[in-house]
Amino acid sequence: MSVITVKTAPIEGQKPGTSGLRKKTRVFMQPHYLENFVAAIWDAIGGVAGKTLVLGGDGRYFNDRAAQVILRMAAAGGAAKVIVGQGALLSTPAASNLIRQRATDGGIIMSASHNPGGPDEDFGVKFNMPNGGPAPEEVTNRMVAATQSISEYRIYEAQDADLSTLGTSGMGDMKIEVVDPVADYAALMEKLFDFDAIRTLFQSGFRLRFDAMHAITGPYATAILEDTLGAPKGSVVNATPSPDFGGGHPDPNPIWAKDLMDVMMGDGAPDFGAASDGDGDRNMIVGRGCYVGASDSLAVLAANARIAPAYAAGLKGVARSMPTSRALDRVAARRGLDCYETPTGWKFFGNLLDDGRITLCGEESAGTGSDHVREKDGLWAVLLWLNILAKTGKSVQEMMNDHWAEFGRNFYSRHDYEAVDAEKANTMMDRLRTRLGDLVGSDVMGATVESADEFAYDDPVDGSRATGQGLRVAFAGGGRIVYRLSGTGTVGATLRVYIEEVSDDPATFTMDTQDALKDMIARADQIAGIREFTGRTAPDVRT
Ligand code: VG1
Ligand code: CO
Repeated sequence: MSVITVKTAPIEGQKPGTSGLRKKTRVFMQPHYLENFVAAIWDAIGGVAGKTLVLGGDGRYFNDRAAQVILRMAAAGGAAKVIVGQGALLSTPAASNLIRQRATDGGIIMSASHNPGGPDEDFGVKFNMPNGGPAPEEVTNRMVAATQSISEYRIYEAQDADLSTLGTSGMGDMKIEVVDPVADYAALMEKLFDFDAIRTLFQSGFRLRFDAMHAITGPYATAILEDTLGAPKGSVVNATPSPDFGGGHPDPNPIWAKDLMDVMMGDGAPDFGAASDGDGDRNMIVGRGCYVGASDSLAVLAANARIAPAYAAGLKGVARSMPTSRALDRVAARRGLDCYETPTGWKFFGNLLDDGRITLCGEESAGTGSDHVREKDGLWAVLLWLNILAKTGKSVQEMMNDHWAEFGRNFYSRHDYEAVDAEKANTMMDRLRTRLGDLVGSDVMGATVESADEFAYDDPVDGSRATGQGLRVAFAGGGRIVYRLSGTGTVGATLRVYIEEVSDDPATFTMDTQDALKDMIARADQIAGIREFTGRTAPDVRT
């Protein structure tokens, strides 16, 4: 067996978006497509020779084949070792943890996260750095450059590695260590939280429904929630990962996790419901009769994190992505915490976490996390919620009511217009961009625009600048509308409109979110001409 050098040529469009390179699976399966991109990763990290990497994915269609290609290319590049999750599986937070715990040189995660999977759906590849976090733009830019000049790649000629058996084997001079994907992650969770308190909660009859959505968190949630913490068998549903996620979108929101919503809103609902996404980094929290928006969940966790052992000494600071509601800012202001506003995508939290400026952070897209890893972490958020409920004895609804009573309420919703004609979406954004200056000071349906700009971010740690990160319009009184085009979609453009309104009047706190936002929603259309440009009368998804 030997190393083969394969002639190739650049392939258009190999540009990582918000979180890695995502394309239709059939695109990834084309000759040289995956190989070119993996070669570009090796190039961007200064070669893979002598390095130790982590490898795993969310189990979607092509995950197993892609893993074999990546291993053969790592062996050909002279990698010292690849640590692989058994069956080529690892959730994104578990991969981040392994990269850090084993002090490796980084890792490759095969996932398109919340995008559906299957031969006609999506696949993705992402590189994480030695800190466990997604590669920053400086590194992904080098990958893009490498994809544009590639002329050959090297691959080891070998049979498939056995990834089903735990233990160490070899491929040429490279070692392959197959590890249990759950064990190290579960051990980390046990260190962070008061497992005894959560166990006692379940013993008292507290009922949970965790919907793994046929995705990677199934084995993690079953091991931790049922086997270790004593939640009754069957509390974790849809727990076996499937290559096409049972034909659904593994996206934990009220639309795609409708089964869970129906159970939680129905008679005899359990006390606590949760769901996670394809790769296990997102979470949705829902109490009995009470859906918790992700921005609110982040604020509640920030306000109560000290209840959990890992955060008992208090938080160093907090951060949220720009479109995320400012409920978190209210908590930070009251508790005297620094609060950072970053562009969309977890990679922007990495420096703040590494530099010890923040402990907790999150995004409106159902992503919350802390400095325990360098990715958002779905099951972590669920466990922190359970730890807080166990120690306070409150229900989810009571937590929310008490939170709003103390901090006020930021009504918040994201409206997604999916698979919109890309040219029309860009025209809409371009037109709005040129009009931002004129908007300032104007009246839009009875509300005064206080500021309007395109968000850019200067990283306070390394001084790097990220521009073009979303158009935002803020109103006197605290309301806000943000417009962005998605960087994870694979068909046309997805327009995301983020709508926020604040209230300090307790009489409004239990209002329905869409009702409370009615005027802001109308303003969002009036300002940007959403209907006119997209030809849609309503969004595809509201979260
Ligand atoms: C979306 C979310 C963003 C998240 C990203 C990756 O990006 O809005 O908050 O970080 O997905 O999450 P975009 O560019 O489509 O808005 V995941 O769980 O899909 O890795
Ligand atoms: Co995800």
